Amino acid sequence: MVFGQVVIGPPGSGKTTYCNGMSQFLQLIGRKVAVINLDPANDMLPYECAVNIEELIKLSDVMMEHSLGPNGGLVYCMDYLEKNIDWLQSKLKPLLKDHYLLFDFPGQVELFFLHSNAKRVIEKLVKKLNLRLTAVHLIDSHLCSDPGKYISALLLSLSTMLHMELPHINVLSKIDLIESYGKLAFNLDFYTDVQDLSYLQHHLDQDPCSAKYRKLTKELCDVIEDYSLVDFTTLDIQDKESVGNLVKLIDKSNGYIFAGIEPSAVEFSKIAISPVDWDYYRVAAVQEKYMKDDDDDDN
Ligand SMILES: Nc1nc2c(ncn2[C@@H]2O[C@H](COP(=O)(O)OP(=O)(O)OP(=O)(O)O)[C@@H](O)[C@H]2O)c(=O)[nH]1
Ligand SMILES: [Mg+2]
Repeated sequence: MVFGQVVIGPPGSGKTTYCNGMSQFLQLIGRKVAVINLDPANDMLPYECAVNIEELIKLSDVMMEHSLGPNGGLVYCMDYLEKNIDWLQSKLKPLLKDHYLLFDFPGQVELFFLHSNAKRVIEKLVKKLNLRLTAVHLIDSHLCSDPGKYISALLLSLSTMLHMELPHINVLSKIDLIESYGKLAFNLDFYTDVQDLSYLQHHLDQDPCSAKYRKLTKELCDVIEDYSLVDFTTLDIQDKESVGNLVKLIDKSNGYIFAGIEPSAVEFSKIAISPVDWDYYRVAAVQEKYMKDDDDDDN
């Protein structure tokens, strides 16, 4: 059985940074990790990827050949990937023996609640390669600073969960920056627990512009509460405790902790007891130095 994560979320929510930080962290606690880049628009990868969609199809070629913009081009690329799923399977096969997989996807959210290609790619991999994957859905925490944007983030999270049909964890990313967007109207727990959205409606009613949408806002909040599926965990990718807590949640959701109790117990004790010697920016700085040295060698 092979475990892994499907990393999705709106543009700029931190997916690529997450794959980089998460892979470094997991390697330090003893897992063999392979990062699979399925975003054809990712031209500057901070991590070393085991499989890169660019070997199959390039966004720039698609845009030129079919006169498409970047969004249409990405839909085309996902469609092409689905039709060439054998290519991806053959690339993944050598990794299945002992690797933990991290899939870095594009940020076009419509790929994950409107179109079905990306979902079908994942479904086929899960079935044919017997994968146990969790969807990690990143939402930039700055959306909490505006009640309207926060409701949109809740709706997006809900529709993505329903569409993807995978074990799913919603994450408020870049939580280290949350205070820089001004004081939140409520405590952070309010935004992570999604327990009583009537407070949010009341808050929106204070604003004359939003008051005229009162009924619509109420209906949307009712839909979210009726499903009672959405909540969030928080993440600062630079903070090892924050990353460690998320790893524990993901491992529970996809069954990793039940697969081999011994290795996972050792890993968890590493997270819990010993200060894992992990520092996102130190790792990033070392990589930057290597890249610079490579460039110097090329010149
Ligand atoms: N402060 C802070 N910055 C972060 C964090 N995670 C990501 N970032 C920054 O957010 C920006 C966007 O990050 P990316 O990882 O490129 O986001 P993405 O979701 O992959 O973006 P697309 O692939 O374009 O959709 C970068 O400048 C990152 O350095 C975080 O936890 N804290
Ligand atoms: Mg990215």
